[in-house]
Amino acid sequence: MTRRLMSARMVAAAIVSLAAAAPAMAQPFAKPEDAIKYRKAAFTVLARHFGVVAAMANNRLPYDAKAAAENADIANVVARLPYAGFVPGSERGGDTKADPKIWSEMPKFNAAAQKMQDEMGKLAAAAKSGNMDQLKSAVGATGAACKACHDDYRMQ
Ligand code: ASC
Repeated sequence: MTRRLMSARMVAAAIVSLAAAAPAMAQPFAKPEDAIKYRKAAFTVLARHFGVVAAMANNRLPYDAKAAAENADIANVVARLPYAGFVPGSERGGDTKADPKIWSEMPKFNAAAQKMQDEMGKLAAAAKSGNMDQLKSAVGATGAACKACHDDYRMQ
């Protein structure tokens, strides 16, 4: 094998490992509608998995510690996803209730997003503990973080 070929391989390997390490949102969206669809889909999945945990904490579903922990783990990961869809220019261009003020006060919006993600992390830990009181309290705090952002940034 020549020196040249070896180094081409090393470059290829480096590119592959860089791509694997890149954040999930590295690819831009082709059009605003795609970004809007993406963030709504992520919120739909998030609501589903958080909803299962909340329903158990509120006795609307039978408590199953393993299912609660699994759903809370999924919610905790999915909570990181929607915000990649709030790209500049996606204030409109699709079916969205996102308030345009999100884009004029992005630091405040990001702080609200971070708060929800932090609470979702604590929810996953609480669900793992198997302690119902901890779970109830974490569901309350997480739901409050969801609601705070809806009150400020989701239009009716
Ligand atoms: C949910 C869900 C939300 C939040 C919010 C809390 O289960 O889908 O968006 O809780 O309603 O107020």
